[in-house]
This record gives sequence, C-alpha cells and structure tokens, in this order.
Amino acid sequence: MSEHFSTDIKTLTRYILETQKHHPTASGDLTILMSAIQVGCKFVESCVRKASLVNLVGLAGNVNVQGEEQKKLDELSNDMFINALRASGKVKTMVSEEIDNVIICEGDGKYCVTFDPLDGSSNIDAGVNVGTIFGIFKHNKDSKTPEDDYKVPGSDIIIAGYCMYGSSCNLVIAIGEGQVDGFTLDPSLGEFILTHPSIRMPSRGKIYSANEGNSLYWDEATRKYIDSVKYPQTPGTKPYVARYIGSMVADVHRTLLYGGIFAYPSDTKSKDGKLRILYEGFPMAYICEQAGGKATTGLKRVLDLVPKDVHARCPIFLGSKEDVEDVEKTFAIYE
Ligand code: AHM
Ligand code: MG
Repeated sequence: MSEHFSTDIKTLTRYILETQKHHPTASGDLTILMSAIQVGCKFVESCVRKASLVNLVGLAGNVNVQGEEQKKLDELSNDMFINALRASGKVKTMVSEEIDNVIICEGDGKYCVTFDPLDGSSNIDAGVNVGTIFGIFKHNKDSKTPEDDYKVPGSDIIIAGYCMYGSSCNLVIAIGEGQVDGFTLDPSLGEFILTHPSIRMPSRGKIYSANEGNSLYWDEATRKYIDSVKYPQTPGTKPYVARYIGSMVADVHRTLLYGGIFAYPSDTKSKDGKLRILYEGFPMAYICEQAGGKATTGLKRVLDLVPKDVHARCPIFLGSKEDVEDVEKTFAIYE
C-alpha cells in the first residue's frame, strides 16, 4: 500500500521553513505571519464549502433560528484574517478591502499586510470561484502615519499571494527572486501541499479576459487592443479565445497557468477602473512579474504606482509578457 503514497510531501510550512534557511538572518517572523495567513485561508475555504448548507450566504444582519446574528461570508472572512494576523504579533498595520481605515495592531510588528479577504464575493450565490488576495510589505520606519505605511510602490512587496476557493483550494505565493509556487489543500490532512512548483507564465497566450459589457465605455486604446486579438490582421493568425469568470483570482489563476491577458481597464464610468491597487492590483502584478509576465495600466508599470489612498484603484492589464507588451504598444499610439 505505502508504495502508492509519497511520504515526503512538501507542505507550505515546510516550504517556508526551507526558504527561510536560505536567509541566515531570517528571524522566523515571516514563517509565523504566513502561518496566520494559512489559517485564514483554511477557515475561509471551510466556510465557502459549507456556505449554502449552513445558510451563511446573504444573511448579514439577519437573525438565525437560534436568535444569533449571522454574518455574511465576506464579513466572516475579514474578521478571521484580521484576528489571525493581529494574533501573529508580526503585523504593524494592515489594510483590508472591507475596512475604510488602516487597521493598527499593538506591539512592534515588522510587517504591513494588505488583503482582500473574499474577492469576487458577488459570485458566491452561484457557486463560482472566489478567493483571498494578499500582499506583505516590510514596515517603513520613516513612515509618520499609518496611511504613510502604504504610500509606497508595489515593487516594495516582499511576498504576495492568493488563495482560490474553487473545485480545489489553491494557494499561490510569490516570494521574490522569480519564485512562484502553487499549493493545493489536502482536505484530509488539512495541509497545503506543493503541487505546482516554480510556475512560469507562457511568454504569449491565446486567451483574453475582460468584461466586454463595458466596451461601450472603453477608451480608444483599450478598444483597439481588444480588437487586435479578436480580429488579427496577420494572415493565418487565429483570434484569441475569450474567457471571463468575473472573479479576479480565478481569471488571474488561469492567466498564470495558460498565459494570455487579463484586463480591467479604465472606462468613462470609472476612470481608474475597478480594481484596488493595494490588495488586488499590486499583489497580482507582483505574482505575474515574478512568474515572467508583466502588468501595466496601459501607460505605466503597475508596480511603479504609489497609491494616493489605501483604497485607490488603477486600470490593469496583466498576463503574458508579449501580450502585455502589445497593450503597451497600442497605448503608446492611441493614448
Ligand atoms: P469585489 O472586490 O467587490 O469582489 O470586486 C472585484 C471583482 C474582481 O474579482 C473581478 O475581476 C471584478 O470584480 C469583476 O467586475 P465586473 O463584474 O465589473 O466585471
Ligand atoms: Mg475585491
């Protein structure tokens, strides 16, 4: 029997410990921080699985039959991440999509964390994939206010990741130096196991992913670019395939594995697009670049932006290097 099982599996905790060993000055703080994030992801995964069964969906503010107040899944996920990160003792401040102001932690944590605890939550009722996105920064000692902690470019990120709650639960993390690795939760062990080591994005893809329902409002450069993949002018070149789930984590995960382009551009209704810089744009752009891809607003590298406030948004095109370079070329002509 045992020959059918690997007994030398790499769990996320083992992976982080081994990574830390390569940095002799590492204090173990990041290991503790990542363990808090892991716990948050496992909690959300377990809630998402049970959501419709235990009637968690859509009941914020409602009272259940026991007379207890029930919380919606996004509120629960938010509370879980805040508590787990705070309890780690390693976080100075954090920013969550769900909370207006910067969250301040007691103690002398070295790190700042941004997260969207349950991205794509409008999809939950239909059982579509949702996810958690996070970015970890080193706290800047010169920063004077909690808001200042986040007036930094995305290139300051030290670890970024996302967890996708789908047909399986996948955690992808980028730890710098071009290393992006994917883990799958083994529900029987309750452990994330390394299943997708060293992810590299194809240099060109065949898939485009954008909400075309907004195309009436797109600017000329976006329209020209999307037309160029749908109606290629070079003889013998096939049009790109369209895929849009409407859940960033799932759309980016597919783009990371298969290549192509994911876009949430600006439009006349929302000039900065929809996605938030600190906990959607930056972490996904970082993961993408670390895997060999690129991310741009059309005019500027996403990781060079410095957000004006903690919930600021930016247009985003991310994906395979050559596809994103085509976007940049189109914007250079039409913007
Ligand atoms: P949310 O943070 O409120 O869930 O919104 C973000 C989500 C992303 O997951 C996704 O890429 C985008 O919104 C989809 O927006 P749209 O429905 O406008 O296409
Ligand atoms: Mg979101």
